[in-house]
Amino acid sequence: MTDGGKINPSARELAILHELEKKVLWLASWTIHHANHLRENVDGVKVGGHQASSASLATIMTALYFHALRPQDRVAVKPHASPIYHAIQYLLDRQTRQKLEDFRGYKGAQSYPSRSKDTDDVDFSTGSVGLGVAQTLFSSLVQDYVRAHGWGLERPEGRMIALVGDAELDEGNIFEAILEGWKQGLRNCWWIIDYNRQSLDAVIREGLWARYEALFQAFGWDVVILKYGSLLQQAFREPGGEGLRQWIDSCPNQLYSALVFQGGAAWRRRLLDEIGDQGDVTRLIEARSDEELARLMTNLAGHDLPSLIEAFGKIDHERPICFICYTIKGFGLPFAGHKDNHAGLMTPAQAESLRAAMNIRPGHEWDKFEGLGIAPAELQQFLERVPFAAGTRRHQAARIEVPADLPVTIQPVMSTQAGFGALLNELGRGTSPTAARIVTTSPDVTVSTNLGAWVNRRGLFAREALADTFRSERIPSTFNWDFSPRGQHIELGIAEMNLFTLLSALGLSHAINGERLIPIGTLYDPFIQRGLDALNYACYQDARFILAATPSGITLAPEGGAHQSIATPLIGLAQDGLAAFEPAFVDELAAILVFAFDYIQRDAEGESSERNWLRDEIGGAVYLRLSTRPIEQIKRAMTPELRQAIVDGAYWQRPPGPNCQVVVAYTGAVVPEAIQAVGLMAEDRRDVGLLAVTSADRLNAGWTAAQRARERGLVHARSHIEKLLMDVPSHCGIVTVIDGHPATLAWLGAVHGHRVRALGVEHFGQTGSIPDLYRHYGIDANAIVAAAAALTPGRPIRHLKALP
Ligand SMILES: Cc1ncc(C[n+]2csc(CCOP(=O)(O)OP(=O)(O)O)c2C)c(N)n1
Ligand SMILES: [Mg+2]
Repeated sequence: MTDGGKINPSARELAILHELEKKVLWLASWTIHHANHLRENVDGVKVGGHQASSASLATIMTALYFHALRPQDRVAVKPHASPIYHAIQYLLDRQTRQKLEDFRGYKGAQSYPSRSKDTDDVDFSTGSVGLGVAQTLFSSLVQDYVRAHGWGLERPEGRMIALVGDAELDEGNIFEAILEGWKQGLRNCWWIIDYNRQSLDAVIREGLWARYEALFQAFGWDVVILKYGSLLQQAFREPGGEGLRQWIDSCPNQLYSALVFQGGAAWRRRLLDEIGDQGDVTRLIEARSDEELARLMTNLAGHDLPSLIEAFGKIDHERPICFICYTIKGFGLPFAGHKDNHAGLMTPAQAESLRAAMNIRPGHEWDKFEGLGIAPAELQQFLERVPFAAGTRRHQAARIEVPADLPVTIQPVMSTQAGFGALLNELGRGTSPTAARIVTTSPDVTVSTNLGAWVNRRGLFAREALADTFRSERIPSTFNWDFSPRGQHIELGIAEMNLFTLLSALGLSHAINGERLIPIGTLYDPFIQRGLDALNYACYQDARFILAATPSGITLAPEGGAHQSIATPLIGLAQDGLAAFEPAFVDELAAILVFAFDYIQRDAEGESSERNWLRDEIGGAVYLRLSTRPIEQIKRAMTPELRQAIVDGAYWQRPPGPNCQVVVAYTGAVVPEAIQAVGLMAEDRRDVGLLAVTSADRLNAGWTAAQRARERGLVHARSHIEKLLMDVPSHCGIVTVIDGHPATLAWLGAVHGHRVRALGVEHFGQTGSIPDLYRHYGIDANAIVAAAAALTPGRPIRHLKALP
C-alpha cells in the first residue's frame, strides 16, 4: 500500500481540495495584505518576499497537508511560504485569526515558520535558506538511528519532507548534506522543489532541472519531474498538441515568465507568431479564449492538484525522492511571473479585484468558508478528517536518569581534551541509562578530539553492519572501526554544517521521535565558525546537545593561525540557547558534564532562579571549549559548593584579602600563567585574588538578568558574579586573561566599577611554541604582572623584569 495519500480521491474530494486551494491562497494573500495595508504599520516596513513566493506553493501545500501527509510526517516549509502554512493551520483550527491578523507583528504568526516561536506546530524552522532542507535529511537519519536501537517501534515511520525554493539549491550546505545522506543510506526523505525559475533578484539559469536531475540520481535519489498539468497534458493529445509541447520545452525561462505576466492576448500573439500553421496548431490556439489560453499555458504541474496528488500517491518505496515541480511565482496574483515580483505586494486595487474573483464580501475576509462553492458543513467535515491532523505530532519523552557524579582517574598533568576522552571512556565502560542514550558524532575528527576510546567501546552506527577489515585481518590498530545498527557514534565527513544540522536533528529527537537522545558532537574549535549559521539554527529550534570544541585558542600553537580560534568565546557568550563553558581542570569538566546531561533535558517554563538569575529551568544546549594543553591538576575534594560555583561560572581559587589590590581573573588553558603571575606579585601587591572563570557566558547572563530584575523592583537580586566581587575593595584592579578575545572577560570591571585590564588574543596567531605565542600576544605571566603593575599603584613589581 502506498502511504503518500490515495492516488485517486473521489471527484467530490477533489472538488473540495480545489476549494481549499483557493481558500489557502486567499487567506495567505489577505494575511500579507493586511500586514501591509490594514494593520497600523508604525515603522512603515513592508512585507517583502512573501506574496509571490507563497502563491508559488499554494497548490503543492494544499495537496500535501489536506491529502498526502500523515501525522508522523515532518515538513520544512520554504521560508516565504509561511503565510500559506499559517493559513492551512488556521483552516485546521490550529492557528488563531488573531495571529494571522498580527502576521509579522508582535506575538503574531512568524514571518518565517518557527518551531520555537510559532504556536501552530511548525516541525522545522526555516528562514536562512538551505538549512531547513538539510534538516529533513538529517532527521531521517536520526529516525533510523532511533529505530535501529529498538526505540519508538510502536510508532509509524514518518517521512521527512522539505518544500524547497529552487534558488535555495544554490546553498552549499544542501550539497554537503546530499553527499552525507548517500553515505548513510538515507531513506524516507522527500524534497519537493518549487521550480518557479525565479530567485529574489532574477530569473534563474536555463536547464537547471537537468543538472538537478543528474545530481540527485548520482546520489541514489529517485527524481520525479512534474512539469505539465492535466490541462496541458490533454491539450498535447489534441491535434497540433505536439507542436505546442515542443514550443514550451524550448521556451526560455525569461520569456515564459514575461508571457505569464502579460496574459492571454500576449500568449496568443506569441504562439501564433512562432508556431501558427494555419492548421492544427492554430486551431488548438484559436479554440480558446484569452482567459482559457492563459489558464492552459500556466497549467504547470505544480499548480495542478490532480497531477500532484497522483505523483505523491504513486510513491511506493522508501528511497529518497526529489520532486521537481514546475510552478509560477505569484500564481493566481496580478504580478505572476514578473521577474521583480519577489517583494511584490498587491495594491489596494489589486486586492479588491482578487477579493471579487474569490467572492469575498467585505468584512468576511477571515471567514473560513466565505466565497466557496461547497457548503461549509461539508468542508468542515472534510477538514476534521484530514489525516495529517489526526494524532499527536509533537511528542514528549521522559527524562533520562543522569549520574550525580562522573568518576574518572585524573592524571597529575592532563588537558581538558584528554579529560573529556577519559570521562567518555568511563561512561562507555558502564551500562548507565545515560551511556545508552548518548550518541556521539564528529566531522572526521573523532580520533583527534579524543572520542576514540568511547567509539572503541560503543561502535559506529550504520543500518547495515560492516566489520573493520583491519581488525578481521588482525592488523594491529588502536581503533576498532566496526559499524552496526547498535553503534553509538555517527561518523560524518568533514563538513561542520552537517555536524550542526545533525546535532539539531538528534537534539530534537525527543519531540520528533518521542525518544530522547543525549547527543555529543566534537569538532575543532576554530571550525565552529564554518558551521555557525547551522549552529545558530539548531539553537533557534531549541535542539539539545553537547558540543565539545577542541583544541581552542592559540594553545594549538605549532599549528598556526588557520587552526587557532579567537572569536569563539564571544560566540559562546552571545549565542542564545547555548550555555558555554571553558574549564581549566578536569574535575571542573566532570562537574560541568554532569550538569550538562541534566541541563539539555530541561524544558520547564519558569522564572529565573534567585540564586544565579539564570533561566536554568528552561535548559538548552551546551558548548564546552576545551584544550590540548596539559595542565597540572589540583588535588581537591569536589564539594557541593565548589560544584555549584563551577556550574554558575566562577569561584575563587585564591580569595582576595581585605586589602586586595589586584585580582587576576582567568578562563581556561591560561591557568598556569595566571597562577604564576599571582605568585610573582605576592610580595609587592597585597592580598592578590585569583578568580577562576569557568563560564563567562553564564556569569554575564546572570549579571544582566539580575540588573534587569533590580530595575523591575526586585531590589535584593544579586547575581553570582556580583556576590563574588562584592568584597573586592573599589581601589582594586582586575586583570583578566583568556586564550581568546579579551572582550570575553573585559566586562567584569563594570560589575562593581573596578578598573580592568583585559588580556587576550586579537590577531591571527602564527606557528610557535605556547610560551612563544603567549609572550607574543601578551597573555603570559609577565604580561599579567605588567598589566597589574600599570593598573594598581604601588611599588614596582620586582619580578617583572626577571621573567624571560
Ligand atoms: C542564507 C540566506 N541568504 C539569503 C536570504 C535572502 N533570501 C530570501 S528568499 C531568497 C530567494 C529565494 O528564492 P527561491 O528559493 O527560489 O524561492 P522563491 O521566492 O522563488 O519561491 C533570498 C536570496 C536568506 N533568506 N537566507
Ligand atoms: Mg524560486
